[in-house]
Amino acid sequence: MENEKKINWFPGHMAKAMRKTEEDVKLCDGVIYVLDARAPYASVNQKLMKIFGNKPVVYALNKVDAISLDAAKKIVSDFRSKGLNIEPINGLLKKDAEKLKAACGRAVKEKAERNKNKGINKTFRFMVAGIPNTGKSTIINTMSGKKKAETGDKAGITRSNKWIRLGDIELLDTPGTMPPSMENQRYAEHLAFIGAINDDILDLEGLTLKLIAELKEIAPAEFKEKYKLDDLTSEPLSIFEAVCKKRGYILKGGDADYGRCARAIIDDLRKGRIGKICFEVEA
Ligand SMILES: Nc1nc2c(ncn2[C@@H]2O[C@H](COP(=O)(O)OP(=O)(O)OP(=O)(O)O)[C@@H](O)[C@H]2O)c(=O)[nH]1
Ligand SMILES: [Mg+2]
Repeated sequence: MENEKKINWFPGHMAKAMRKTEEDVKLCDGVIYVLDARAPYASVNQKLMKIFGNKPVVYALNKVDAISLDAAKKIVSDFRSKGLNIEPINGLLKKDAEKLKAACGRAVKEKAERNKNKGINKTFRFMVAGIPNTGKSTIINTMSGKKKAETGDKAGITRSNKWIRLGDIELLDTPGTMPPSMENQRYAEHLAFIGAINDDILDLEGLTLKLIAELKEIAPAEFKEKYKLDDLTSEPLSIFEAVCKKRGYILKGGDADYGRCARAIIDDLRKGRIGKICFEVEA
């Protein structure tokens, strides 16, 4: 487990994608901004928000199936109390994708009416943006009923902007982008937990210690139950060692295999096997 290193992920392809976003947003009538419900506040990339200017933004609180109903209600009411337009959705469900599409229609309603009065029949264009791995391409596929965009369970699947026509609306799939610098390291950790940051740049053992410390606080019952732990009073490192032993992640000499165990715990979290975990019910 290395010394603390700041989590920052802004490779060249992301800088390029952001420049392309800046150009292409001019062609769009609005933005669907996809948040991961497990870390909705960390999902807001302020750099992207600036780029959107005053285009209407519809927030999709995606992967809502991965958090509790209570947490979802709290987040939605917080966003709405700030005057923001948000729809909680499971991006894999057609009915939820339709709900999001209807919200987009409402966001450009006045413009549509003006067009109608002028006799213009225009297709509305929405950019689908967000940080990596939040489900942007999945939502587009669900809306279209076809696999038009590539998807995958790791960050950085979509590599370039792609227009997808869905009848009366056109969507622009974009590569996920991180803020150029992560000032808030607590948020950066949350994004690392949920798989929005490329694992190759992360110290997964150090990250697992942080995750254990966090789960002790926010989901002690689920965490204890999942790994059959007797109690959670000890330090994260002792708990980590206990999980290694329970799971049989032991090296030849008898030491705990923290590396393998870290991957297993993080995988359990991401696949929802620890429970419905939301790292940010509040900002
Ligand atoms: N549980 C759950 N999983 C989802 C949901 N939406 C998407 N996923 C999964 O999340 C993963 C990422 O989906 P993508 O659509 O590739 O995400 P993306 O935002 O396009 O990712 P990048 O192109 O890498 O930025 C995939 O494994 C999806 O199956 C959802 O609402 N709930
Ligand atoms: Mg994608």
